[in-house]
Amino acid sequence: MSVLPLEELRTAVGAEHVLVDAGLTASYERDWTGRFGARAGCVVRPADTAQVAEVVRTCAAAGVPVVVQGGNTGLVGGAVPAGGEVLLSLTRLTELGDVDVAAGQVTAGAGVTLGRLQDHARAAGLDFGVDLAARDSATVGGLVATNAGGIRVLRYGSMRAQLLGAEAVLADGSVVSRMAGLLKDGTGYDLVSLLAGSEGTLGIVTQARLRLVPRLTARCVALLALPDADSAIAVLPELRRRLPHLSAAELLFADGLALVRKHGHLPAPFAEEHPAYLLLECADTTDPSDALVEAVSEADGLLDATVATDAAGQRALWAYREQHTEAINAEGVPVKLDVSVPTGRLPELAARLTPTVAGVVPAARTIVFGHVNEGNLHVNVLDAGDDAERVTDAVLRLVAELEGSISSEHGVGRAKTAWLSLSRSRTEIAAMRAIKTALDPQGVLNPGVLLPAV
Ligand code: 2HG
Ligand code: ZN
Repeated sequence: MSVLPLEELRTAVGAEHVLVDAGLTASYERDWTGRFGARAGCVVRPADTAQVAEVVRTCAAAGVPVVVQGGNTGLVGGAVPAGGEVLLSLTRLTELGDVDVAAGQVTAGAGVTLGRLQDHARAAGLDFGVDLAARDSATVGGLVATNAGGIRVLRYGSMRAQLLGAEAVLADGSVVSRMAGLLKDGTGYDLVSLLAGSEGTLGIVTQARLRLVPRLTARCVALLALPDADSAIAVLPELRRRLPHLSAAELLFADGLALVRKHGHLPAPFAEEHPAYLLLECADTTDPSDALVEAVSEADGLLDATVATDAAGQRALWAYREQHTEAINAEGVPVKLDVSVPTGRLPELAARLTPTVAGVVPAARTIVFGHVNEGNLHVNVLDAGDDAERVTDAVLRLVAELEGSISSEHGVGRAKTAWLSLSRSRTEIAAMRAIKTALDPQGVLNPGVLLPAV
């Protein structure tokens, strides 16, 4: 690898924002799961778009690759070094513009956390359409780069659907800026949309112009107990039809709930344990409780149900779902897979996942949960030992057989590049590579992420 241009980087961002000592760089170098990471050449913390551009120009001139990082909540090794790169952290880009209430839009810097963005929108009587458990650490730049989904996709779509504009630094240090928030714009290729889900490989998003949604303060949450995944999947279409204000539908199982209860010291939701659970949330301007209670009471095949109409009760029910990731990690470093299939294939996926993993590592524990409306299951495999690759291969081949995606909402990162061809045709991968080469011919931005290195 080429020599690090440390002096130029210090000039670009200020010496105190170029970190070299292992004690200072360590928290940036390992991902949240503990599975991915390596030493960076250094960590650079620019303050604004101009400084990001200067850092990228400097690295491009020196032939040193750049890895881009937001809140470091990624789960696929896409934002941590492979070894020796300049790690560009965007956490200082925290500018948050006034909410444009008339347009229902706001401009947010890449380093703004999702939680802060939500609070800011709510203070103006609006809300942000994406929500997920890592809200207090995940940042706007990373959410755009991975086209994050989360728990409200059913109602508002993924991050790409909220993105009305972006400013981004390209691999040669030039800046593209489309921040007017136009709702209609038919002037050619949609570069902003292309940046969503590009995982930092085409450009570094420094600001985003985001769509806001109405703030819905009347909420009701229900936890339904069911005999199996099939019945949980089967009740959803009727609930969706009857509940136009449905904003979340999350699936969990007894083993995941047991782990969450153990690590969070939480009480049981029901007197008895049940095999499967569906967590539903309705949100509206007027109280949706009656409609939700009625729909739930008439749903087929329920073993039990509980409804929370107050905020504390709702938080308690959500904790059973949202604490899965932390509870699993407390047991060990899992093999994390994030897959989706067409809705009609979801029962088959749910039925075959655990036997598929057991066929590779009989002693492994397979914890499944996810966003049922989108056919998106999170598969966390504990105790896979040295067989992480074989487990990944078996599960992702099953998903491909069911015409699914090997990465639904976490991105491809470094973890899944070897399996990209299971979800993308040769022609598509060639087109993606052509775009990458056109925008980043030197391979400066996040090499080895998303597209396999050649
Ligand atoms: C969630 O839905 C996140 O909570 C994390 O996407 C999933 O930990 C996981 O596997
Ligand atoms: Zn998720």
